[in-house]
Amino acid sequence: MNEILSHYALDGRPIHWARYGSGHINETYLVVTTRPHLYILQRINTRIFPDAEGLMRNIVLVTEHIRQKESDPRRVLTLVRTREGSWFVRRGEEIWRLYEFVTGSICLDQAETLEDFRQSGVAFGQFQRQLADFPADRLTEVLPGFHDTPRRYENLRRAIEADAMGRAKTAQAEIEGYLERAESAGKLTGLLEEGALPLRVTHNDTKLNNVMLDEGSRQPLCVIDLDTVMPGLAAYDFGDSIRFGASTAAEDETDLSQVRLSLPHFRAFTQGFLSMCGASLTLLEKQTLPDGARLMTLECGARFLTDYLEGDHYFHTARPGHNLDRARTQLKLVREMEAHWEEMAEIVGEYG
Ligand code: ADP
Ligand code: GN1
Ligand code: MG
Repeated sequence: MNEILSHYALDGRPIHWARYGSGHINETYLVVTTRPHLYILQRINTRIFPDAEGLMRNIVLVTEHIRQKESDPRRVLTLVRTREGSWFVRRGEEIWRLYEFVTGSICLDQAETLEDFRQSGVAFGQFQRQLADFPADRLTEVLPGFHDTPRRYENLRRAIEADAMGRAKTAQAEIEGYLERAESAGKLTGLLEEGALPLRVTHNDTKLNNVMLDEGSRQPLCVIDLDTVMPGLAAYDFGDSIRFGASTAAEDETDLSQVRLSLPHFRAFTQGFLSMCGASLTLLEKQTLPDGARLMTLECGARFLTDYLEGDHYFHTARPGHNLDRARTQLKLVREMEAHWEEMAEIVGEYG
């Protein structure tokens, strides 16, 4: 660790470092110096992100763009350059980077109140607005086709046909549930191809624990975890937040009667999100936000089901059938969204 830190002209001498946070992708360390000054040191997961240089270029472009609009340093994630002027340190296959620690902030794994969830909507809406004038095609597509839902469906069909683990017979109802919705999977990608929806800069991992809130006011400071920032649709970021945060149960709940769509959470997030970026979205973008919620849930569930059928290679599992459980909750949530479609559209209309 000292060797990596020696590449940086730190404010003080590093005296302590330890694993930090609850992220699932990168290896994150909190570094404390003699000043004392806090930093976040991360090793990028290059198995998931092979194009780490493209990824780092994206982060530099996006944070520099936001910095031009924000005078408060806590309101944008700040990368620290090495003594040689580079944005990262390469050590063999490993790539490390250093951030300024966002001081006086908290980060929540779950919303404790509706207000916390509304504030995460404010944070991601603000991110969308700050980048509305950034040409999305300058960004590298770090994970190509990440939200290409029809392509995710092709993968699912291949997994069903191959049935490599002989598990298809244990997931008949789920396979049917997903396949009967295949036709709707291309709605957003179709509108993008027609040119009806604009390509935006999207975050693509819009969970609450990727937002730093001020510890006193609990108002958002900045959005972090910018590894998956890519060109995409506004509805993807909105939708993934709803998928994860407006469900009444965990993603892997086994009692499906617990899994419902919370309309109060849907309303709170929508209000926060649109209060920040409503003015920079087109009417069709706003009208398709409920499609984003449904399609991000359908797509994520299809990915879980694919992984279950293929032998759990992608998502970490903690028990047999874990990915099938996840595929079931997502399908239940999709059904909930379909049952509450009119209400979702009305809520979006109220704040749009
Ligand atoms: P992962 O991709 O593994 O989720 P993150 O970049 O989200 O990695 O970092 C993991 C955790 O580390 C975050 O949830 C947050 O608690 C903390 N963290 C990351 N960056 C900062 C920062 N600049 N300031 C303060 N805490 C941070
Ligand atoms: C993965 O690891 P985590 O939770 O940040 C996945 C997301 C899924 C999510 C489902 C790079 O994110 O796309 O929505 O699991 N990230 C990647 O929990 O595949
Ligand atoms: Mg994270």
